[in-house]
Amino acid sequence: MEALVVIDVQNDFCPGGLLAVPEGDQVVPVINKLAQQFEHVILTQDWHPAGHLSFASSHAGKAPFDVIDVDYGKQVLWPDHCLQASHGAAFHAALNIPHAELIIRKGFRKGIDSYSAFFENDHQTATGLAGYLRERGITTLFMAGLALDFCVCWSAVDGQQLGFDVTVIENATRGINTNGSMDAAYELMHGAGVHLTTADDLRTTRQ
Ligand code: VGL
Ligand code: ZN
Repeated sequence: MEALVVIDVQNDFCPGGLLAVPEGDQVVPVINKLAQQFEHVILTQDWHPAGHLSFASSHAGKAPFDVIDVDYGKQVLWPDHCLQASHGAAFHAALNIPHAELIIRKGFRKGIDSYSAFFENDHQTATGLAGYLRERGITTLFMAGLALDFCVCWSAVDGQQLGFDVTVIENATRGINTNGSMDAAYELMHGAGVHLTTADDLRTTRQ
């Protein structure tokens, strides 16, 4: 059984948001159409408390996009974004997937960031998504959303490493691209055996 996993299509990752991904809002119509092809759809939502470790504002003398060392490795620092229950953390108003079955929130622990839908950035603290999918008998995942070089990539790589068959729908994503992060993401996904496709190819093969 398969599911579409829609990563972080939230106001703060769209133009005008606090951590805007260039053209981030352009994924919305593509994803709305894609979602109609899937019986099972899961959404993720970046959901940070004030003073989150990943915010540059939490570290004296640091600026957004600086990289620091934390307990679990390197951490890119971001502008404050996706504050719990804020407008910026809400899904884009045009995202239209009424049949979505689950919303996974992540990044809600103050001291640890969480890009992946499966694990927080220590690669150990589970979100529960793998267990949910396994209990439901879902083995094949298609992924879309924001941002390709962070949350989509890390979710895809973790999913593949956990034994799911993961395909990223490239034109249903957009990237941030900081410090070579797009190239690094493609390398990571390639190395993990993540498949890539486009919404059009998917439509053709599923007809
Ligand atoms: C994301 C940076 C920080 C993402 C979330 O959704 O890709 N990126 N928090
Ligand atoms: Zn975040």
